[in-house]
Amino acid sequence: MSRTVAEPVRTHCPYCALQCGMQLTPGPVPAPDAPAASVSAPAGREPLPVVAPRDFPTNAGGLCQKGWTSATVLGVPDRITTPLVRGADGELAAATWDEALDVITEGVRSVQAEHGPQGVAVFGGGGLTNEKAYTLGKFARTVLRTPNIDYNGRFCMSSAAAAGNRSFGADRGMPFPLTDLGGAEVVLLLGSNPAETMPPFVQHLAGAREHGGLVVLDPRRSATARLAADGQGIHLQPVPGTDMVVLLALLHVVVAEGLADRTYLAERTSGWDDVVRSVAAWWPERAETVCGVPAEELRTTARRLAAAAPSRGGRGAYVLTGRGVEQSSQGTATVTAAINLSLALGLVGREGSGYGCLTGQGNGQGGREHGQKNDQLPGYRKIDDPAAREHVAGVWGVDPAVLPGPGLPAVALLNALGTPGGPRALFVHGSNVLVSAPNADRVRERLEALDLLVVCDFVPSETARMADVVLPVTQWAEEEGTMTSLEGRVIRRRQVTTAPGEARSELWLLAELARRLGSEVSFPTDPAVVFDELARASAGGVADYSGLSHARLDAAEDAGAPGLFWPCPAPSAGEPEHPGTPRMFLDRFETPDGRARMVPVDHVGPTDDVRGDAPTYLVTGRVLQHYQSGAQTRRVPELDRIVPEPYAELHPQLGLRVGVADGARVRITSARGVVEATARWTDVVRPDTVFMPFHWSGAGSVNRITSDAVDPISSMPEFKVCAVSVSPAAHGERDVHDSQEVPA
Ligand SMILES: Nc1nc2c(c(=O)[nH]1)N[C@H]1C(S)=C(S)[C@@H](COP(=O)(O)OP(=O)(O)OC[C@H]3O[C@@H](n4cnc5c(=O)[nH]c(N)nc54)[C@H](O)[C@@H]3O)O[C@H]1N2
Ligand SMILES: Nc1nc2c(c(=O)[nH]1)N[C@H]1C(S)=C(S)[C@@H](COP(=O)(O)OP(=O)(O)OC[C@H]3O[C@@H](n4cnc5c(=O)[nH]c(N)nc54)[C@H](O)[C@@H]3O)O[C@H]1N2
Ligand code: SF4
Ligand SMILES: [Mo]
Repeated sequence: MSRTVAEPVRTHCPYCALQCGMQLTPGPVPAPDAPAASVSAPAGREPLPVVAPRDFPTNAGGLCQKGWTSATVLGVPDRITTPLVRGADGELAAATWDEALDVITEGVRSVQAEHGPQGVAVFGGGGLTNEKAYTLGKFARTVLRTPNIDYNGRFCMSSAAAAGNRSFGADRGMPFPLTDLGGAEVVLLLGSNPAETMPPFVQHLAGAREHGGLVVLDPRRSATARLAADGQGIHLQPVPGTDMVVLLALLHVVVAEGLADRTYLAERTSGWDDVVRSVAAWWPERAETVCGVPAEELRTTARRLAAAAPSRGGRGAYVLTGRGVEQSSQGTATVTAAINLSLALGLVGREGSGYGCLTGQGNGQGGREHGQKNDQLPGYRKIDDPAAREHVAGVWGVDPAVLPGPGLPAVALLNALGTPGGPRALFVHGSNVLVSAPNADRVRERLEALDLLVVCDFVPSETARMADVVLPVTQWAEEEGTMTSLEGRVIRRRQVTTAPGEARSELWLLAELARRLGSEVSFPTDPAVVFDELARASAGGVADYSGLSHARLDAAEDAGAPGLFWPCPAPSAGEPEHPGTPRMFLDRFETPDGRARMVPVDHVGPTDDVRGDAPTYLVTGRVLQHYQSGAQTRRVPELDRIVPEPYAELHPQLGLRVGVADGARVRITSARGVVEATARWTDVVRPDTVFMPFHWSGAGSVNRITSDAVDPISSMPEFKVCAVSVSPAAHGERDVHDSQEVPA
């Protein structure tokens, strides 16, 4: 697409699931009708699009620092602008697309010949547009015919998704528009720190804060927990990994004090009696001995929450979960406990109240609906359901029998790479696993054992640097597509500028690989056409997009409706268009009997719990300025300057006890390995806990020591809590490996 005048273009931020509305004014003006790939301007020298916030319901004109500086990543000096192939000398060198695709085609054929179709694996990402995520799943199943495709959403959303599917029969992170939160009297934030991870979200907490009803459950006094101070709410500061106990105790109080919504429970749920029995033993004083939250705080919280419930005449209450409670080996059970509490108070499927999970990645929601999950087909269908296989195979024009069954989930997939019987080739689209996967030194070993590693990216991420072939792809402002925000709102990503050098769209390169690998399945490359096919494939599924198209989304936006919510089925003949579904579950849940299922759960504790030789909890998370593995934000000088290196937060009492001064180098050791970082003394962490963000590679890359134990239901890894010992680094010297790959 080319424009001759620099008109502002409406699009959305490339980073998180809030998908803040922004307006970009194009920088370079390409020659009329020049195809993207033929515009070869050196990266880093073109004028970049100008970013301005725009009114959109989730951000209402605000952006965080990452959003403001997002255009910088379009022109970073080390942007990948040609395919790269590893030569006989072991170095990556520029190649033509033909050469790179030939190397891949030969490599895939040889692995398949020796190890069968499951020998080739695919790892996708929750940042991919719906069109790319759909095409990647279709490519894996119909061209590679491998069961082994999974994605980084396994690290991010899978426990909340599993719990939502089990209890409600559907998984839409927030089954209501975000703006609904504004009217609530109480918002319970469980292991979520939106003041840093989604700053414009905080404005929607104003109502709750005004009523003194912001409740934050976090072992750290995070930026969000601090908002709950000064009479605006309550900060519950549990022992890491004991959220389940807090939730069981809250429900215990609800039961014991007769605060449950019995009418709602009778009409809309099943399983209440079992759940009542399961919380009987968790009276607040007992809970306090495990979770460390004072019994009176537990009682006050339960009473505040119940008083805000509509059945008790309150103005409404929301229970929201984030990664702090989900990234645990009991994550699905903990979210289930949060759902049980919400159901007990009659909050779910009612306007003005609800339960939701705060999806993280830009397309974390859409990315989990269109078939890049190991057990899934588009429309949130199950890959082992014969009717789903029949329907999707029909759209793809293949025999259902050729579609593989479920493959390995992310952690198991990464751990199997290059092992006997495991995959020998891997395609990575939209993840930097070497930094972001748990137990990352093991991941490095597994990647090294592969015969072929293909990484598609626009920057040389740590994972891309290990690849045999790197394919340069377009990024956000250089492509058209759709994303689905944390509210389930399908929105348009729009092209504003052209990609540098030889960077191409993933839709194009997957189609080209399909052709070279001899596939007869059609792979459209126009995102609008891909969307239409995705919509047909989703028809009748839980996540039904069949009433949507790029044209309809554009027209709706022009008419003042920024995005439409799924499910949005295509109308039957003669019927009007479906308006989309901002609020789900108002009449019934998506379960066979229409009732929400309450499932009793109990506390188990972290897999790698503290003990004599590892007496301290390590918890991990994020800082405002950096995004995920840091591949993008470490390349933005304005952000990197503010938080340039890995650090560990230590309570001064812990620092004194182990002999690590503020600003000194600290060594943190787990059963997996050792990291070193700069110590920051602060009383926002508990004396029994250290906190590290995970945005860096090198000696301070915390995932080198995190646990890859997984939740038995969701297969989500236990990123948040493991046991460590803390000591001074051997020599006060900085480790050379700590230097970052930020361009000079
Ligand atoms: N700046 C920034 N914003 C982001 C991202 C980013 O990388 N950087 N990533 C995006 C993505 S993909 C995601 S998933 C979201 C994540 O958004 P959040 O869930 O808000 O982020 P985290 O910092 O991972 O975790 C939240 C909190 O969990 C707490 N926590 C740790 N252990 C425990 C525990 O045992 N119990 C409880 N209750 N809390 C615990 C941490 O102290 C932390 O404050 O953010 C999105 N937005
Ligand atoms: N210790 C610890 N570890 C964690 C977490 C934690 O809280 N603690 N959180 C986990 C969570 S919630 C998440 S979501 C993961 C995320 O971690 P990652 O999966 O590593 O996510 P990103 O860093 O966003 O990596 C995305 C990569 O893809 C590239 N990319 C972006 N868009 C596209 C695209 O459209 N196509 C292609 N081909 N490439 C693209 C980027 O340049 C970048 O290199 O980290 C997990 N790891
Ligand atoms: S909150 Fe998320 S979507 Fe909004 S500007 Fe920041 S990173 Fe972008
Ligand atoms: Mo995430």
